[in-house]
Amino acid sequence: VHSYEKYNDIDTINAWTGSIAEENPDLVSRSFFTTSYEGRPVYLLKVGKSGSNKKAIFIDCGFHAREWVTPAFCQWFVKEAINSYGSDEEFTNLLDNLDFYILPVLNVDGYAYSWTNDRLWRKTRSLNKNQKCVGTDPNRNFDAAWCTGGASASPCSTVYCGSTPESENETKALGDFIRNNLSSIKGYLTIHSYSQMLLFPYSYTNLRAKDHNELNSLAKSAVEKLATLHGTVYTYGPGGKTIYISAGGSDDWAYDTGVKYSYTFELRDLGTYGFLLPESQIKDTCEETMLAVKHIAEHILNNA
Ligand code: 0X9
Ligand code: ZN
Ligand code: ZN
Repeated sequence: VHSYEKYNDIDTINAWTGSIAEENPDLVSRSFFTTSYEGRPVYLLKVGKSGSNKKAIFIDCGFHAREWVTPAFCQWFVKEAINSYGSDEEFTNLLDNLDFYILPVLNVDGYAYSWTNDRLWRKTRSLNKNQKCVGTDPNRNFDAAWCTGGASASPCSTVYCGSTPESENETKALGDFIRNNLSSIKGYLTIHSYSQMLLFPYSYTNLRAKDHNELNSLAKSAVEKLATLHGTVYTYGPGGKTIYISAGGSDDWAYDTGVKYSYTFELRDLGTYGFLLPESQIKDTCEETMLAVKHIAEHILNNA
């Protein structure tokens, strides 16, 4: 049975996407995003009050299979949107004026595998030609200095870049969706864990992004906001200098494709539990992250 304060398996999350849309037709709609390598459906939720010419923010979770708190966050976001509409002034305003595309689990096959076979699995589950090792790192698979620093051309590596950019069904579908909706999508937020960081381009180079100053000051105010709830400290900055150089990430790709407000969140914790964050921390993690996400959304609404 589905719970916002527990980790839900892929079938439970997929069923939840159907029921949450069915129960809230004026705020949530579900569309079919793609079919995964192993044949699972990947669903996309659109959250917002219907209107014309709305700006949109795309938020994905579950890129990396083992980062279980991230699908939990995407589910939490949708719940909060529904519960806040009409009662919370800030969130109501955001939902009246923005659409949020929420992709609860991008890497559905990897996520399923992390439940059944290997809790620490990271990559997709696509077979590599003439190779014994399985899977591609979806966050090394985008056409942004693809397969250079911090990525590997070896299929056995956990950061394998894949055979070509967007070689995976799931990353190709994400690329297509953003390309096809570039005129409305003003923000791209990709949710990962762990290390309590808010990262922005670039990760493939240490050169500054054109919008460095604005992205940096927005990151600073977003992590300050996040910390007000439970005192959780985030570091922030361009990915290459803040976490490590790594090419082929979706954030850098989205930014270079024209989505200025492109951020990677690395949620709790700092390593005590790491990917195995206890369910008892889901609520506080999601609550504090909501503050940062809403803060960024406000900025996008007012500036994009
Ligand atoms: O290495 C990653 O993909 C992310 N860290 S994680 O521990 N969740 O795997 C960081 C991504 C930062 N952005 C880019 N590398 N583009
Ligand atoms: Zn990750
Ligand atoms: Zn709390």
